[in-house]
Parts: sequence; C-alpha cells; structure tokens
Amino acid sequence: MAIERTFSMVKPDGVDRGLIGEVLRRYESNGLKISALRMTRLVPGRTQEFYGMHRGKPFFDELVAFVSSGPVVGMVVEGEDAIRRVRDIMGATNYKQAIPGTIRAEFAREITRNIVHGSDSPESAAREIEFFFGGT
Ligand SMILES: Nc1nc2c(ncn2[C@@H]2O[C@H](COP(=O)(O)OP(=O)(O)O)[C@@H](O)[C@H]2O)c(=O)[nH]1
Ligand SMILES: [Mg+2]
Repeated sequence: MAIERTFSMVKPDGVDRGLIGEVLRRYESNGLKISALRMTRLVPGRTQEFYGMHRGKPFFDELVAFVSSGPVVGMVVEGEDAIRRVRDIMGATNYKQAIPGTIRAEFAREITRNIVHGSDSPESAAREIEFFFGGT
C-alpha cells in the first residue's frame, strides 16, 4: 500500500466543542503523521469553492454557512493508505450510520455538524491540500 497524503479539517463545531486534540490524537494514535496544521476562518466564498462539488444540492447553503461560521483547523495527514484510514476514523457522513467508536458516531449530533472533513480520493486530497496550504 502506498504512502498517501490526505487533507482533514476540524469543522467549527469540533473547534467550538474542544475536539481539536481528540481528532489529532485519533489520527496520531493510529500511526498517521500530521505534517501540516493551520487554524483559520474561511469566508463564505472560500467555503463555496472548497465544497464546489456539492453546489446545487439541498444542503449546500446550510453547509457553507456552517463551515464559514467559525474557525477551522486544516491539516495534512500522511501514512500508508491515509485517505481511506482517515475516513474510517471519521466515520460515515451520516453520524446515525457511523460505526460506533468513530469520531462522527461519538460526537456528531446532526448531519451537517459532523465535526470533521476528510478527502475522499487522491484527486480531492491534492486539490484540498493546495486549497488550504498552497502559497503558505
Ligand atoms: N444537512 C445535510 N448535510 C449534509 C448531507 N450530506 C452531506 N452533508 C454535509 O456536507 C458535508 C460534505 O458532504 P460529503 O462530501 O457527502 O460528506 P463527507 O465527505 O463524509 O464529509 C458533510 O460532511 C456534511 O457536513 C445531507 O444529506 N444533509
Ligand atoms: Mg466529502
């Protein structure tokens, strides 16, 4: 299995609820490496660009308003099969369907406010890392 880099982000609900360290610990304790880390706030236009693949979906406006509502912590996570492993640690998009013990199963209470983001493919990982860390 190849060493991969993926992008993950603690969303504003995760920051607000004091779960930054919890998310980092879960990645690190699974043997993944955090190789970049940055807290920032995304203005709505930047959030729309980040979630561009979801434009036009019924939840898009709510998602953009939520992710723009406060600081986020973006990170690059590295390791073998990192893209899939980060998503396994996060749990399913709908927290009600997430496997017990995953971040979303334990902490999410609504579909939109589900604590973390993780890239879903090598292409989105590359795009999202550049979006968040390009030029820094
Ligand atoms: N309210 C609502 N929010 C959704 C729904 N699907 C996705 N979202 C939100 O939009 C984000 C991006 O969706 P998606 O890429 O499909 O899920 P992810 O890759 O697991 O984060 C999710 O993490 C949720 O915050 C939905 O059906 N309803
Ligand atoms: Mg996604």
